[in-house]
Amino acid sequence: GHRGAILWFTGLSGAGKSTLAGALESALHERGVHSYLLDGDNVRHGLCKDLGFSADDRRENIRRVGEVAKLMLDAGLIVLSAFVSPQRAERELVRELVAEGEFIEVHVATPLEVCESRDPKGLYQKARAGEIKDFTGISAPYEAPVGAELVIDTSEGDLEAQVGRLLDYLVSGGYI
Ligand code: GGZ
Repeated sequence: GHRGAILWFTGLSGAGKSTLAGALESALHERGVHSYLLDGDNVRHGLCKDLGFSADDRRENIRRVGEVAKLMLDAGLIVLSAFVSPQRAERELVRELVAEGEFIEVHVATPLEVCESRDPKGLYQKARAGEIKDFTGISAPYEAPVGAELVIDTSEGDLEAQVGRLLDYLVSGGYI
């Protein structure tokens, strides 16, 4: 069997959402499962290029991504979505767009200290210096999920094991 799903990765900047989603995408491809990865790199330069990082703009970003993810789900894809998506309510709105079991929330729960020490783009340093305002975890809130289907801390264990957990979830739930 094979049924569509939206895997919704949420977490701080630098938590490892895109890395995890990208590795899962490769693993799914190897298994012949059709998937699509939505993230800031392919959405914020196009569909959402008019949006910034105010609470309202983030809400609209997530609303649009949710609607696109739903369309891709209707096409039978496993949709991987990797956005900070810091507001619980906006994530719940996406969950409610689709049927029970079709929205799988993955909390990439890497601690802030680890994300900040990685600082791959130097954004935390800029946020601490006040050069970027409303930065999630520093000067803007992150509301952690309460009922996430999966919680993954990328500072523990290796990527292969983490991808293994995601694949196991998809296999045991009959998604792939
Ligand atoms: C958080 C920001 C900000 C602010 C720029 N706050 O590590 P990154 O760089 O690649 O991931 C972050 C990304 C967040 O975009 P999202 O579309 O995922 O955000 S949301 O879901 O909240 O709409 C970071 C970069 O953009 N970035 N400014 N102020 N992250």
